[in-house]
Amino acid sequence: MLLQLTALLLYFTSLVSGQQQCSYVTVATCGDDVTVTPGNLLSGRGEKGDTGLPGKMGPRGFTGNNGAIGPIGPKGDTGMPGGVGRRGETGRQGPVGPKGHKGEKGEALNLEDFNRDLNEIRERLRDIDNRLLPVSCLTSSLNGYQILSNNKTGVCDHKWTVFQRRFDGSVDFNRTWQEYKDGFGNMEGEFWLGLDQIHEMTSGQNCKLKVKMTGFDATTAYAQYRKAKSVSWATQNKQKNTNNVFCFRSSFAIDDESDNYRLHVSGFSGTAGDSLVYHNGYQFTSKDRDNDRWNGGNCAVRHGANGGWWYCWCSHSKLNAEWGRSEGHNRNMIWYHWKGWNEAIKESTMMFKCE
Ligand SMILES: [Ca+2]
Repeated sequence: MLLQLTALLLYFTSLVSGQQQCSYVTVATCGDDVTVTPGNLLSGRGEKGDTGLPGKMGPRGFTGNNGAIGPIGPKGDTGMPGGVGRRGETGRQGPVGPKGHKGEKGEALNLEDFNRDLNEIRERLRDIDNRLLPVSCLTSSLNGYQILSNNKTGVCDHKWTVFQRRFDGSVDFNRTWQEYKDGFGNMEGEFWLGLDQIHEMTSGQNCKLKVKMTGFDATTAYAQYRKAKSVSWATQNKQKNTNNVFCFRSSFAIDDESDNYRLHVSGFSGTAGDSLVYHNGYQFTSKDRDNDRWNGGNCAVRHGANGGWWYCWCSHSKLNAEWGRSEGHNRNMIWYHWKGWNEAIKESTMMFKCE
C-alpha cells in the first residue's frame, strides 16, 4: 500500500510539472496485480477485473485406512458317505409260537362223494401198480405166481413164463375150447395159462420153449426148443417160402385164434427126445373143436380124455391128457420118445422165455 501511494504521489507530481504526453501509467504492483488506468484515476472507480487463473493443485492426500473384513463365504458341499460297517451277529432263535386255534366242526360225511374219491384213488393206484409191474417173467426178479402188466398174470420160474403145470391131478384138464382159450386151474398149483395169452406173449418175439417132466418112477427129463444157430436167416426164409416149412425167428410161438392157435416149434435139444416136432405146424384141437388131421374122429377124445393139444394124426405127446398112471396104450400124459406109449408122465411143466 505504501508503494501504491508512492506511485500516486509521483503521478500527481508529473502532472503538476507539465508532463502530460502519456495517456496512462503502469502502476507498479506490490504483490497483487493491479491495473491502474489514468481514466479511473481521473473519473472514479473502474470496472472489476477478470477472475484470476486457478492456483496450482494441492498435494496428494494421505492413503486411506484398510477396508473392513468381508462377510463369511458359502458352506462347502457334503462329503462322500463312509464304508459299510461289519455284519452283526446272528440273533438267537425265537420262542415257540402260540398254539393254533381250535378247528371248526366237521361236516357230515357224504358217502357218495367219499366213494367217488375212493374209487378215483383206487384207479390211480392201479395205474401206478400197472406201471411198476413187470411186462413178463423176463423182467421179473420173482419166482412163482405174479401179476404182470397189461392185465396179464404169469407164473415165473427163473425168467421163464410157465404156461402149463401138472403134478397131482388136482385140476381137470378135460376142458372146452373156450377154457383152453382163456386159461383155467390154480396158478399156485396146476393150471393152463390160456392160448390167447400164450399167443400175445410169444407173438413177434424170439422165444424158446422148455418142457420139464418127471415120471412116476421119479426120473426126470427135459426137452428144449430154441433157434438152431447153424440155420441162417436166409435159409429159414427160403424154407418158409418154398417148402411150406414154418421157420420163424422164434423157435416157439402160436398163432392167434383165427388160425386156431397153430403151433410153431423147432430147434430141439434135451434128454427127453423130440416128441413135439411131430405137432409142429398144426392147429389146436379140443374135445369140442376138431382141427386135427385124423378123419376118423377127434384126437382129443381118441384114447380117453386127452385134453386140448396140437394134434395131427394123432400125437407123439399129449401133456394135457387125463392125469394118472397109465393103464394101457397111449393113455394119460404121454411123451413117446421118453417113456413110450404105455408109461405115463407124472409131472410136467411147460414154459417159454422170450428175449
Ligand atoms: Ca379129426
